[in-house]
Amino acid sequence: KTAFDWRDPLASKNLLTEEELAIAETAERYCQERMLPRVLQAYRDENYDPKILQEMGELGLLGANIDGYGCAGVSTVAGGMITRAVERVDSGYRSGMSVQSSLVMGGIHEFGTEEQKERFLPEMAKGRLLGAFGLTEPNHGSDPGSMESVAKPHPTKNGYYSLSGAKTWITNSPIADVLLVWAKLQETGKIRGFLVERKDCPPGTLSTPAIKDKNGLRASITGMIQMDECPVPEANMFHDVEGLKGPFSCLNSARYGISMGVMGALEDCIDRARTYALERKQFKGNPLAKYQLIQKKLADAATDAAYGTLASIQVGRLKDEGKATPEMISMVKRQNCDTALRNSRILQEIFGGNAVSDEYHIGRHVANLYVAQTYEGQSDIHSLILGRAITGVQAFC
Ligand code: TGC
Ligand code: FAD
Repeated sequence: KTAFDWRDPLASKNLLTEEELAIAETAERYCQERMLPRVLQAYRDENYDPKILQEMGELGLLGANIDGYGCAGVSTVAGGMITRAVERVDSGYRSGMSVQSSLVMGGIHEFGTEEQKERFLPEMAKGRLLGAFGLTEPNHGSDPGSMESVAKPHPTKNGYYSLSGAKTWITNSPIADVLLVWAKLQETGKIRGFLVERKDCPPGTLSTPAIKDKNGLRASITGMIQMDECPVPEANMFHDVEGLKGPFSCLNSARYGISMGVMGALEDCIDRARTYALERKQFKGNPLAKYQLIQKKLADAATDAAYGTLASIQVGRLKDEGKATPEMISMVKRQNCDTALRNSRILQEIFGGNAVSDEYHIGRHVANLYVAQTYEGQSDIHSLILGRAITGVQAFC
């Protein structure tokens, strides 16, 4: 007889291959045994340990969807299982990994020359070379097409561009060795991607100050990228893509990863809220779990987590078959981030005053999930992407 499993209510595991199940298990074991014990202190100290990326690299968890160049070449759904395992511990750890794997390695793999792929991908897969992705600017977040960063032929160095401008809210930027920066070519006004290598930038041309005192995603490191006539060799530009198609293609993979990742964070909230509700007694020695209002909160959250996971698996399968559209990814990114944030905020109520203590973990997830709903396209922006596809009329401006 089949029993109902509240941890996987709609039996999403049945849709996974043996290989995907094995990858999920490896990732979950690493995250629970190695990441979870250090997350509270890291969050308190606002400290990101880059060794985490090396450890993930040793397990083959970085750039895992890429085939070749030292990467595992697993399915999109398997990649989603990795982000789900990591975000079950902390969205900030998933963020560091998403930038490395999807935004930078994914961008190099999709648009880089063979020489760029050979030069960067194997070391990045091991977590020895760290990446950052610079799209957002102080004056242009949801509307990156209006960016002001500019690349022009370098006045004194032949075969080099000179990059000037500022990027902000950039995950990993203070520790990154290679920064994938999007800037407009002065000659054409078109957006191009540049691989800026920190080691090759003369003093004063590149700085990446950290943004401190965040009230979410504190276990991840975030900063700016400030470029002042920074010389970048022409060989480090993406030659085959121009316009927003470049950064947005990278974002398709990362947004997919978030859609599955936030389900991990929500599942952790459900697990912790259920345990707390069974243990905490109020009114005549009854556990909170006995009360109908508490049960409804858990039922709503478990339903949204189960539906969201199934939807992401479907989109992942279509992506591997080449049948996924960006709008499908917008739909699962938006829906799963919104339901994860809404339910985590409601589940937080079950902990009463104790929710305020970080040792219960729920407050950290809530603060993190606000960020997940905001970056890689805030949910309302994804509503407009979907609204445009539904009506044929664009409502951005
Ligand atoms: P629009 O006219 O819609 O498109 C311009 C060109 O881009 C192409 N395109 C896409 N290509 C591939 N995949 C997609 N998802 C694409 N979306 C658009 C499009 O076909 C067109 O190509 P072409 O050849 O015709 O020029 O451009 P728009 O300026 O009207 O865009 C509006 C909008 C709202 C869709 C877009 O700007 C948007 O999505 N804004 C959100 C910004 C965003 O997501 N930023 C993310 C920054 S990176 C980040 O947050 C990392 S956090 C990482 C972490 O820590 O986890
Ligand atoms: P704005 O664009 O100013 O938007 C503010 C609000 O207005 C939002 O609610 C938005 O939905 C709404 N809005 C905007 N335009 C419209 C409209 N036309 N109609 C209706 N509503 C609208 N970026 C990177 O490039 N790389 C990174 O690695 C990265 N990491 C990040 C890490 C963290 C911790 C954070 C917080 C952000 C990160 N970002 C990164 C930036 C992130 O992508 C942006 O914050 C996000 O795209 C929103 O841009 P914004 O903050 O400028 O908000």
